[in-house]
Amino acid sequence: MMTIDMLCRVVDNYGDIGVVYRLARALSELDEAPRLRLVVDDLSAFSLLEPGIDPGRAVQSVRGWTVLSWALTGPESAAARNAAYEDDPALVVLECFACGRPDWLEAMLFDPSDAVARTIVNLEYLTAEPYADEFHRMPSLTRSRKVRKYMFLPGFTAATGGLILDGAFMRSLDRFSRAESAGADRRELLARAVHASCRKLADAAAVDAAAADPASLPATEDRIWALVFGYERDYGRMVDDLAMFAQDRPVLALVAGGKSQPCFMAAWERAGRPFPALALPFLDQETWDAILAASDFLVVRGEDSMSRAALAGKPFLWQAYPQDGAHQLVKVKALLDRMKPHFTAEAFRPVEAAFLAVNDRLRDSPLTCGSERVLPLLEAAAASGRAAAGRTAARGTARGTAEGFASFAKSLSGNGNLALNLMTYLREIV
Ligand code: TRH
Repeated sequence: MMTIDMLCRVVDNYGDIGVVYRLARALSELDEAPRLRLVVDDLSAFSLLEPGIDPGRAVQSVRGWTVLSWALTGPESAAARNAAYEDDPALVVLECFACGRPDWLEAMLFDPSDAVARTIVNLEYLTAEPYADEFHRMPSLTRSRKVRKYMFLPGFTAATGGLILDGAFMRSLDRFSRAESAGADRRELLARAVHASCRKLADAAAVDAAAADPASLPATEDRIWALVFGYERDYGRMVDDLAMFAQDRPVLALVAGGKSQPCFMAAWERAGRPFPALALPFLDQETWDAILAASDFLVVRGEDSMSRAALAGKPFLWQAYPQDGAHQLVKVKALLDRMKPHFTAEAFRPVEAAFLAVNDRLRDSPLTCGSERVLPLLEAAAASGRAAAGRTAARGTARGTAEGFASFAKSLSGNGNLALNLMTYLREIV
C-alpha cells in the first residue's frame, strides 16, 4: 500500500484546504486506497470544513488519516511526528498548489545520507486554460537526482487529470436529481443546515418558528433555490433580478456563510426583502456540497465551488478569485471557451455576458458592482429546476441554456475521477 504525504498551505479563503480535503476523501474511497498523511498549516480553517479536526493538536488521526500541523515545534510534537514516520518514510509527496514543504519534511526528503528515491507531485490549481493539457504530467527539476518531481493538473479535458468525483458529492447529486424524493430530502437538508453551529435565519417571519422547530420552515422545498457564495460586492443587481424573477415564481435565496453574506443581505434589505432569503452558517463541506447539489441556480466563487457547480449541470455563474490587473478574466474566458460548444449560440449569449460582467473588476469591496444580469440564467434554472418541473414553462432560450449546462457536466464526468487518475499516474512513476 502506498503512503502519500499531502501538503497544504491555506493562502486565503477556503479553496486550498477545500480541494485537499475533498481529494483526501476521494483517494480514501478508491479500491487499493493509499494511506494518507495530511500536513496542513491552518488547522482552524480545516476544522470548519471537517469538524473532526482539533485545531489545537499537532498530530492527530481523523478518518483514518494522520493529520499533522505544518509547524511542528517543541519536543512533544517532534516525537509525535517521528512516530508518524518511523516505519513509513515519506516517499511520495503531493505538494498542493506549489505550497512548498515544511523544513522538517524537506530534511527527510533531501537527507544526503539516504539513498532512497522519492517522488514529489505538484498538484496545480484548476484552470481551463489550454496550458493545462500541455503541463499535465510534465517532469520538473529538484536539487537532488534522488528526488523526482512532476506536475499534475486538474482540468476540463481528457488530456488533464480531470476533476475530483468524490463519493459524498456524487451521491448528493444523485439524491437530489430524483424527483420523487427531492422535496422531503431538501426539507431535511435545510433543517440540518439551519441547525448547524450558528443558526441564522434571515427571513424574519420564520426565525422564531424555525428556531423552535425546523419542520416549521415555510414551504421551502418547492421553491427555486438560488445559492449565493461569492466575494465582497454590491449584490444590488442580482437581488433586483431575483426579485423580478420571484414575481411569478417562488424563490428561496440560500446565502452562504462568508464575505458575500453581509453584502448580499444588505442589498436584500435595501430592496425591501422581496423574496425569502436564508443566511446559512459556514457548513461542513459535505453538508455544503449537499446544499449545492440540491440547489437550482448557483452563484459560486473560487475553483472548488466552480468545479462542483459545473459537475452539477445546473445553471451557474462563476465569480473568479480576483487577480492583479483583472487577470481572472483570462481564466473566465478560458472556461467559457470550454463551455461554449455545449450551447447553441443563442443560449450561450446570456451565460457569456453574465460571466464576463461579474468578473470584470479590479478588486472586491462592498461597493464593487458590474453590469451583470442574471435573469436569463434564472430562466434557465426554471427550465431545468426540478422544483419548477411542471409549473413553469421555459421561455426563450432558457431550455437550451439549461441543456448546455447539463451537457457540459456530462463531458466533465467523462474525463474520470481525478483521484483515480492520480493514483494510476503515481503507480506508473513511483
Ligand atoms: O474560498 P474560495 O474563494 O477559495 C479561493 C479559490 O480557490 C482561489 O482559487 C484561491 O486561490 C484562493 O481561495 C486562495 O472558493 P472555493 O475554491 O470554492 O473554496 C471554498 C471551499 O469551502 C470549498 O471547498 C467549499 C467549502 N465550503 C464549505 O465547506 N462550507 C461552506 O459553508 C462554504 C460556503 C464553503
